Amino acid sequence: MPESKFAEQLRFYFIVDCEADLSVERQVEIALTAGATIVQYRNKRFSGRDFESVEAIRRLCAAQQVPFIVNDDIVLARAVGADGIHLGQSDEKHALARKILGKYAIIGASVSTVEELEATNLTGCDYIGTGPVFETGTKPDANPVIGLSGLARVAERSPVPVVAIGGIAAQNAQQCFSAGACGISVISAITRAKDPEYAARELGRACGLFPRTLRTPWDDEFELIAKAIETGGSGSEFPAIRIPPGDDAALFADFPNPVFTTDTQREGIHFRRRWQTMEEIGQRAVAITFSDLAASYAQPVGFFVNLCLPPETTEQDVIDLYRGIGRALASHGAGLGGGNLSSGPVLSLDLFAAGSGGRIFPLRSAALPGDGLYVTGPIGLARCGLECLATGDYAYPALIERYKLPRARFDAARVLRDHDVACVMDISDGLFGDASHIAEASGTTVCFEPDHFIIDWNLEAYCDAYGIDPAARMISGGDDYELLFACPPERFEAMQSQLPGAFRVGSVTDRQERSCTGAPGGVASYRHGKP
Ligand code: TZP
Ligand code: MG
Repeated sequence: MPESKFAEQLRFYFIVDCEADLSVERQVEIALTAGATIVQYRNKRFSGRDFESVEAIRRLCAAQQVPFIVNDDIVLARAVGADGIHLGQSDEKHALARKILGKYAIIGASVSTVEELEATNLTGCDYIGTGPVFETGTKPDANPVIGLSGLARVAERSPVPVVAIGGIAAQNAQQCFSAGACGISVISAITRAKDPEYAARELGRACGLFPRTLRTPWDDEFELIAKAIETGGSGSEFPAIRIPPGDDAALFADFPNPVFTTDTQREGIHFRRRWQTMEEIGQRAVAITFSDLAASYAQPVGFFVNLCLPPETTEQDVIDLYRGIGRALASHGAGLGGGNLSSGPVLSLDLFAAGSGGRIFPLRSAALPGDGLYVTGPIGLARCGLECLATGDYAYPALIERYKLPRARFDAARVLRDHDVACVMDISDGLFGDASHIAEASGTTVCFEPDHFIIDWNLEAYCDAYGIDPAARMISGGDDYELLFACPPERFEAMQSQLPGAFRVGSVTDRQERSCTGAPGGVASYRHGKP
């Protein structure tokens, strides 16, 4: 990039403030809206928990084609895919940063005075940050104030563009440019302002920049909705949906015992895009929403989805997502009834499904003392699959598949319904959590019987390798979407041949002190998306 073009990118250099009340994502949105030309993530107390917000900021910047710089931490810069790094005086890591981040990375260094400038090897350095030009409360260990004259001296001698920093706001920005700075760097003038949007706008204006409208992931919402619906299946081929999406609402044909359910899937909590394709996310969203219909003995009829899309989402992403939704709906003979799109900070899906219920509606409260507690198939696998994705261990594809693409057990539900099983639910929160729901609702206690558990061999292999007790994992792992049901043992025996893979996990007794007993020590409820 020609130097002058690069210097333009330094004009309005916003640095996040992790100590401010405003979230760093919001700070970046405000700065970008005001025209910020470059953004730096600076967090002296960074921990792994912050990684997702760093990723979110990188995405916000990428959508506006604004370079994203990480302060100090080369490994973090590399991990998040930052466009560059800013290193302090004492760091002397420029060569290492170049090696790790590659030849196109932007590398900046802090240089306060002419003496420092002369003592610093700026080979491979693209710009310097110079200051504090004015008093600042933001960096307690800052060097003495250098003033506009100090800035001018450094700017005059620097072989690379200079960004002024320290105590800069809209009122003194122009003075910094006049002193030779290519850009101004600000923290508190925005993050601690009474009205951050206003302060950022004024700074943008002082830099001679225009505010920008943050780009949405699509150019034309209606066109995208039309394309998405076309990909997802218009619903018109499904007799239950008489007027499919396209009008203000969908008109459904009369269908018996309408059952409705809803679910939410949020990136970072329920799924992660780096682990799953958009198509898989769409397919999974349908499966887990329909799983609640299966657990209610309802046959799926219609599906609705409201999407919230972060700025970097492409039209192709949306279409791929709908392709996954369409594929899953078609496999269940259900259609898309409608939905909506909006932009937002993270990808999330609000899901709604309509189904036609059977002659009985199973309840969590219908477990009786003396019943056995059963599951329709292997459990604990999805949580192991989630761990595999998190750690990058791809030696257990069946476990990963289970997490990514669970199936709603309509086949098993039909058998249970035909045998009048009155207490059913799907296992999304894990056996421990979901059995507790049954015990609480039915005023009983569930006693786990790990000796009866059938351990899936994929699970066994994984647990062997990682030194995990498979029974504990089966009790605590969620997201398997098998059905959990209670019924008299004779009834289970009568239908067992039609339920290959089903097995007993416990018994239901009169209410005791605790809702669940018999779990191995240390077993806890499942937390979605947390391996
Ligand atoms: N380096 C020199 S001064 C400073 C840094 C990081 C703080 C700038 O913050 P503010 O709030 O814009 O004065
Ligand atoms: Mg459920």
